[in-house]
Amino acid sequence: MTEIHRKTLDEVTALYHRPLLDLIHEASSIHRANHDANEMQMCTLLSIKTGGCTEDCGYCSQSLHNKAELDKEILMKTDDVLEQARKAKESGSTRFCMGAAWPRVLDGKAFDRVCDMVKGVSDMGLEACCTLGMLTEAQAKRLKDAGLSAYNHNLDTSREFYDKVITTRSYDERLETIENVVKAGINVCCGGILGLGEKEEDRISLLHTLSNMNPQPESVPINMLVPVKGTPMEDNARLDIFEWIRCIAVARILMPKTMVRLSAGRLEISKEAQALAFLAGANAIFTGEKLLTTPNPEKDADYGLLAELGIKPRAPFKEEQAA
Ligand code: SAM
Ligand code: DTB
Ligand code: SF4
Repeated sequence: MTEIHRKTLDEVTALYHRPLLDLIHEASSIHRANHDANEMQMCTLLSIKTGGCTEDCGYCSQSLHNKAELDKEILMKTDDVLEQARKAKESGSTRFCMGAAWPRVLDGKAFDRVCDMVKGVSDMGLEACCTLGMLTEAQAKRLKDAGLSAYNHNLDTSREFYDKVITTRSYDERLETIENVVKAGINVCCGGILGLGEKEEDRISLLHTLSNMNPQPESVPINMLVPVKGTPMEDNARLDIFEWIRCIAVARILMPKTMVRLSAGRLEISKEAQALAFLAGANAIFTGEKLLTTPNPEKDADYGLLAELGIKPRAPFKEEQAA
């Protein structure tokens, strides 16, 4: 196992600028020392409440501030969610992530129902994950008691670039929710989006912030922007694929034990580039034809790719069982 050395911003900057093949080589060695390199965590996402969100996140199809075409949906029924979770389990997923287009969690019937969903999913033997917006410590504790394994709450980009992307909430509010999740003893899933129009120094700053969290996130989702029509980012230039690989390699080097999760944007990424990302340390993907509101590769394509590479799906709760 690799010891974690926290790095300064200057050190992360120097690391980021190393030759790409050196980075991939080092990331790959660190990955192999800490994980089974021929194993992939398969996860399924479900949007349990879609659209109508009051936050103004510039990339998001679900924001009321944007004009994306979207079928809004009220909070799903618990049984329907559990039916989807069963299907996800049958198709090989071991983590089930429920997303709601809420700016924050409010106590009441809707939250009670989400707690029931979490209990049902975790009783099925799946790792239950939620992403519901901002959260108090008491709400995090209720989710923990219901059996929640992880809470997804992204920083999205650097502190410096943040207000070019979102103005209705602050970086510090995001960090506060993450703190509440940690206090409740829930694993943190926290990452960002590449291709928002940020500069290289913003990607470096985000990786620096994530790797200096205490504890380091259990999971870091790396989203590639899915440009959604009707959002201010619909015409964003596509990020160079080697920049994406570079970020994955740096994430793996800085956070040896973390699950590095390839999230949005895989549909537009070649299988060769994904294989390079796996070599550089990515070890979790979302499967199923839909993310929350945007398309994802078909299940057969993903399982086909893993089979070609000789990669096996990872068992649920592997860390707990090893401890
Ligand atoms: N409302 C909650 C929140 O913002 O925390 C949870 C749902 S939100 C859709 C989950 C994450 O998906 C966002 O934090 C963002 O990183 C990612 N995301 C949303 N739209 C995206 C897009 N078009 N492309 C890439 N990532 C996106
Ligand atoms: C994360 O970082 N990526 C996932 C998950 N956490 C919830 C969501 C990606 C959403 C992509 C856009 C959409 O489908 O609406
Ligand atoms: Fe709302 Fe989350 Fe979309 Fe932001 S990313 S608009 S908070 S659903």
